[in-house]
Amino acid sequence: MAVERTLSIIKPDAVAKNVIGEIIARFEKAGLRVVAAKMQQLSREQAEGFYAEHKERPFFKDLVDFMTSGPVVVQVLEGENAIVQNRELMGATNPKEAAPGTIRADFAESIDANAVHGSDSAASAEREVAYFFAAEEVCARS
Ligand code: IDP
Repeated sequence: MAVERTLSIIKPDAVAKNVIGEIIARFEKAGLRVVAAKMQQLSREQAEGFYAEHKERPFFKDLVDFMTSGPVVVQVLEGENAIVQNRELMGATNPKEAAPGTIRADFAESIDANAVHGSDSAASAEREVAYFFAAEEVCARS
């Protein structure tokens, strides 16, 4: 399997709950490595650009409101099969449907406030990593 990179965001609800460390521990225990990380307050423009593919969806304004409601932790995770592995660790978008033991099942409240984001494909991962990090900010570990 190929070593991949994927973008992870610990969303404002999880930051507010003070579970940043517990979430990162799950990535590390699964063999993923943090190769870039920063905490930041997203502007509306940044959140809208990041979620541009959802612009026409009815929940877009709520999503942007939520993602700008407090600081987030943005990370690049690296590892074997990192994109799918991260999605499996996260669980389903709606925490009520997320498998037991997943991050969203354990830490998320609702489909809006669902604790984490993870890139859903290689193309998304490439775009999303570049959206938040310059090449020299990503520290190769493999
Ligand atoms: P994902 O985060 O699991 O990849 P996406 O379908 O890409 O899910 O949606 C992006 C984000 O938009 C979700 O994480 C969630 O916060 C929000 N979202 C998705 N669908 C809904 C919905 O039906 N109502 C409210 N928010 C939604």
